[in-house]
Amino acid sequence: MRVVILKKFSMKLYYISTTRAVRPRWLLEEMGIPYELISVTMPMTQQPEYRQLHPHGKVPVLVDDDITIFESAAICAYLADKYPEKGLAPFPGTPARGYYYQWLFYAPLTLETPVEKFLFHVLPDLPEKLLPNKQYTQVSTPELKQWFTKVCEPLNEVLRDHNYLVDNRFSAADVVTGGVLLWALKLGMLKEDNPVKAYITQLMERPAFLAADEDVYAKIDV
Ligand SMILES: N[C@@H](CCC(=O)N[C@@H](CS)C(=O)NCC(=O)O)C(=O)O
Repeated sequence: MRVVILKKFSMKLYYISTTRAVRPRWLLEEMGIPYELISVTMPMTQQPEYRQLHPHGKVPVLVDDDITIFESAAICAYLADKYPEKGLAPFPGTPARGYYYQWLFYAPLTLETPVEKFLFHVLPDLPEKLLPNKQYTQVSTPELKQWFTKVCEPLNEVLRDHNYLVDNRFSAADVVTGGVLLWALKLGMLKEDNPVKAYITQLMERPAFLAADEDVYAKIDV
């Protein structure tokens, strides 16, 4: 099957369920913004037409009028800023904005690293276009769980007496962080009862979250 890229001026999200594409879809659902969901498959992302959208053939990609953006956290940040009236990003220049950036970057850079490496242990045949698989399996699963526990510590600290990460108000930083924690939960990396587990459990009850991934409760076999 060929991917046909039509240039229409509406918001389009290129999506595969259970992937990082759930994050911007969840945010769009939270905001109630109309968007066109373009479901693609892994083989479709490898075609030259799709490479025009994403240089490495990955999801998600957001096409909004004449701009095309990849990277799930960047898409979420863009959307939250584009619709300030939805209240999902603190105002620029405020202390809350600083903490918002902190968690928005912490999730994909620091929190996700051991989770992604763990995923490559569990699903060693996942397509990988950037690094050879062995790069992902050099650390053992017990070491990865230990690493993950450490990177959860600052989150547990904040979430011990808050429901959300920034000013105790739901924001795009919770969507990106929740997206990473969802994977960790499904992979069995979040066994212990702690504030992080309570947080992701509570996020998973949000109607927008459930609308964003029909396979949200699909378990990954470990
Ligand atoms: N850092 C990127 C990662 C994108 C990514 O790796 N997406 C995966 C799905 S979660 C993908 O498209 N994999 C398909 C492939 O590599 O062929 C983001 O957050 O958007």
